[in-house]
Amino acid sequence: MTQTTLWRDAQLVTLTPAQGWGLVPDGALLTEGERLRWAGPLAELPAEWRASVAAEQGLDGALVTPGLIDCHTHLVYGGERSAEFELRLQGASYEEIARAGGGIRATVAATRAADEAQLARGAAARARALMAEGLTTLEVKSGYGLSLEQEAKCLRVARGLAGLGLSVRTTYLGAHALPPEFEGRQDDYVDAVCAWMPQLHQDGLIDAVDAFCERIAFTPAQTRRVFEAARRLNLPVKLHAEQLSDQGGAQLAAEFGALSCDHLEYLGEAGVRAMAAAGTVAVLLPGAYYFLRETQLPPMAALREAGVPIALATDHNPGSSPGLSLLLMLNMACTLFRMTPEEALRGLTVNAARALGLADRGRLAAGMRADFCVWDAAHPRELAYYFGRNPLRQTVAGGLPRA
Ligand code: DI6
Ligand code: FE
Repeated sequence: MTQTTLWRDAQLVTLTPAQGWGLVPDGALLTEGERLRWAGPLAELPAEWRASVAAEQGLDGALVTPGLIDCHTHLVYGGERSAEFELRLQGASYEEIARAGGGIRATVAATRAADEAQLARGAAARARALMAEGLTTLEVKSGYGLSLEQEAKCLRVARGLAGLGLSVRTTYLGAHALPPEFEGRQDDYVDAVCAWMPQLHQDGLIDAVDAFCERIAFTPAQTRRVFEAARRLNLPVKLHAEQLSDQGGAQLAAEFGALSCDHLEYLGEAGVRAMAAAGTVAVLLPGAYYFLRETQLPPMAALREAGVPIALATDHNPGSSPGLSLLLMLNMACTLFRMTPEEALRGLTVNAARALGLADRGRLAAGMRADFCVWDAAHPRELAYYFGRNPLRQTVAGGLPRA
């Protein structure tokens, strides 16, 4: 029989209503194995379930939220790009550096040079930093290998992070940049990206497919070919869309029923409407907005008005967002994008789950995964209010308390 544990004396932030925090004072959670069997006011816990409890944990009135989900990262890579940061501070733009062969391609060279153990050490250290602030589900993209073997290497490393006690989802981003051996042959490279996909899928290495649709990366027509290859394998798609310019990527992604479009600073009205109609999540990335000193804001009012679900993520990568703090993303989403603290927390929980196609997490309700965080806070808005302070007391992932 699976062990049941009663977590009581908690203030639950269930996020189960469509709006509002879904606060439950004097709340309790009943976990059974890796699932939540029940969540609600302790006084309403059915008596027969109370009798089945094998262990009890008191939480002293602490705040309990769903476990945090980082739905967009590039966590596996070699090297770092602090010298490029200095160049940008002296006036060079992200695009100029990319066009001059730096940027993503510099990281590709460092990633190819690293072996799997080295990549795994770097990625695990970064994942642990995210876990220190309550991460329970992590998405990791490839896109710094750019050959079949190198992409497979990075995806294996990403999947291996599950050993840290995390749920991991991996996304194939072969169409991230053009590798040097394909210089001048962009369409041939897109063919190769599509040709590698069945093998990676067969090896169980990918949950979704992404592309970077941008002036400095791939055109909408090339992106479409990548999405068609994904569709043939029944793999869901996502897109780095309208980060530096409006390419109409969001409409294209919506046409393929994309799980999410990410970045979106330059998203226009037509893109918003297409995403709303397709149920595509808008993943906003305040870390990249901040670090690239972007000034074009994502169209918050239009997204809200159209009812597009909004998620947040770190976009952790060495070029445009080297940060490793989910709590800082909550704060930045509020200060930079004028999101409410509640929208921001939904962005790292229920809407982030949706951006990954996961319906079994992101809220505290019966049947969900038993992924939750215990915080030293009196109200959930405090999570977005402080920055540089970590009030996390404990994380439970898949029913298991983390040491
Ligand atoms: N957009 C980004 O911001 C990251 N990738 C992408 O498509 C940046 C990746 C990098 O600079 O290494
Ligand atoms: Fe990204």
